[in-house]
Amino acid sequence: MADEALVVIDLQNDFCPGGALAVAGGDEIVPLVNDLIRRTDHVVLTQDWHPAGHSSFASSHPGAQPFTMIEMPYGQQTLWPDHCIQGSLGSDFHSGLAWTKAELVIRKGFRPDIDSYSAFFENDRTTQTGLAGYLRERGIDTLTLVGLATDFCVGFSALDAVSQGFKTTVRLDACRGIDLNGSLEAMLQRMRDAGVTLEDHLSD
Ligand code: VGL
Ligand code: ZN
Repeated sequence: MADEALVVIDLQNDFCPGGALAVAGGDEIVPLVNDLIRRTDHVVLTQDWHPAGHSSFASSHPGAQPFTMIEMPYGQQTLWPDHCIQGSLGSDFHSGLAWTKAELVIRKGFRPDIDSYSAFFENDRTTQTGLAGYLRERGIDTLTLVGLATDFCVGFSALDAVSQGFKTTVRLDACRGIDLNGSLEAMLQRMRDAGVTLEDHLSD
């Protein structure tokens, strides 16, 4: 249908086993995501795309460790290992991903001073990526989200998608999470509360 799109979040080498910010089982979802790509008319990808020295990297803050929090001008920010540096192998899509059909690739996290989990808004919650406008202009009002990681980029994208008026489903069987201090269960609850449809087709 012309009004639906599949949004594949950050299915990149650095989020897969062997990558700089590996999500357990991140590569396992590739066959299912490819299946969904084949069955969906309109496909959008996101690509985490950081300049070297990005402010979300622990290495940019002397003495700071990855997976701790710091206060940024826009609020609390988790610090990560260096990952998805623009043009690096780690920033490439997983080599098994059938990405060629994608009509749009939204890159995010390219501003040195702001991280961006969501495909719609950066972590300052005000800077827009342009995705909502693109989808509206295309007449797309229904989204299915898949990819990495459930509790960060997929979750924040889904929350923003709902707040931007899109009918939003997350296919949990085509996502994997990082789960930092209970972040996975917390995000699942936030998504349910916000009206995101959570589907798990594992038993199909
Ligand atoms: C992500 C942490 C940092 C994600 C991206 O794709 O979920 N997580 N950058
Ligand atoms: Zn990132």
